[in-house]
This record gives sequence, structure tokens and C-alpha cells, in this order.
Amino acid sequence: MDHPILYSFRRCPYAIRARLAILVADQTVNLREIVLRDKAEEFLKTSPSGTVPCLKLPDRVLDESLDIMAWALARNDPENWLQMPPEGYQLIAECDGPFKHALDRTKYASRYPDQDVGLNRSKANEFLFKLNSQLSRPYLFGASPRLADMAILPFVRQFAHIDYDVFLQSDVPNVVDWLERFKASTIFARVMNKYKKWEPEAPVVHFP
Ligand SMILES: N[C@@H](CCC(=O)N[C@@H](CS)C(=O)NCC(=O)O)C(=O)O
Repeated sequence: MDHPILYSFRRCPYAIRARLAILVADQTVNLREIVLRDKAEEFLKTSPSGTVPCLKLPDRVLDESLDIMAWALARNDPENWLQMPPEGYQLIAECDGPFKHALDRTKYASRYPDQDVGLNRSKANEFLFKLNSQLSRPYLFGASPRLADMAILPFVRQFAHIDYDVFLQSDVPNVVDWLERFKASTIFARVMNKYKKWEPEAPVVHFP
């Protein structure tokens, strides 16, 4: 059987969240590692937006990471990631909207010379404070992770690693603990496997 094709990039937080859901749902895909500065022709022909992740199914293409998570979990959700209150979707929207906006303007400050880095860092921190107050449980919605935890953690990781010492001093101990547990988890290690850049003649790579 031909598996769906996942165009992915190891460090992209959107691609990481897609791989997390594909892994927990135990859906096999053919992984094609894309290099963003040298995108493969076939990827550009497949992806309407030219962004990763992109999942090519027999009958359609999913070009949004959250759609890929929803697809995988609709097929199999053994850890009940979808059992989440509506606030979970609001948190994801806040992550992908204002938080990611402020994250990019903090991380890539030189690309936004007219922007105040400090202001953007504090805007991003506002989201972390919100997460922090919700994380004593010890996940966002209770004792185990839900879709929101796994959709948001890759972005918090990206933000934290702009300057980890600054992050540690941000007075968000529950977020620090949540992120550290995630980074030490087997599931994280498995989605962060390294793959060579995909070439059309390369052998098929299965994920997971
Ligand atoms: N809305 C998309 C966004 C994906 C996205 O922006 N991915 C980045 C990499 S982290 C990308 O592919 N950017 C294109 C580029 O850098 O050329 C999703 O959720 O999948």
C-alpha cells in the first residue's frame, strides 16, 4: 500500500506538531525532508502555500499543520488528545496568532528593524503567563497532554530557545517544567529524528 506523503522540516514547529499527532496516532507516512531555502520541485507542485508541513493523501492535500493533526487523530486517538474543552482551540489560535507574531519579531529582530524587541518579548510573555496559570495540573487540561499541549509546545520551545536563560528568568515555572518534560519525552525524541534532504531518487523513508 502507498502511504500518504508528508513533506516536513525537522525544526519547523508546525511540522513538529504534525509529526507528534502522526506518531501518537500510529499512522505511517512517507517522510520527505524539505530544505526551506532549496525547496524540491515536487513539493512546490504539491503544496499550494509552499510551506511545511504538507500531507499528500490519495484524494487531497492537507497544507495546514492543524488539519494534519486532526486527520491523524480522527483515524486513531489512543491517548485521547481530542478530548479537550473548546478553550483548548482558543489557546491554539492565540499561539498561532499573537504569540507566533511576537515570537518571530523577537527571534528574527533584525528582519523587523522598526519593531521594539522588548515589547514583542513582553507580548509573547503574556501568553506564557496565561499558560503558566493553567499548567499546575500538570498539563493544560489535566493529568495528561491534549491536542493543545502538543500543538503549542513546539512554539514555546522555539520561543524559549531564543535565549534560554532569559526564558528561565521569566517567572513561568510551570511552563518551564512543562517544556522540560516535553523535551525529555520519548515522543519528542522520536519526532526529532534527523533525515537527509529528500531527493526524488532517494529511497522511501517511513515515519514513524
Ligand atoms: N499555516 C501553516 C504554516 C506553516 C509554516 O509557515 N511553515 C514554515 C516553516 S516553520 C514554512 O514552511 N515557511 C516557508 C518558508 O520558509 O519558505 C501550518 O500551520 O502548517
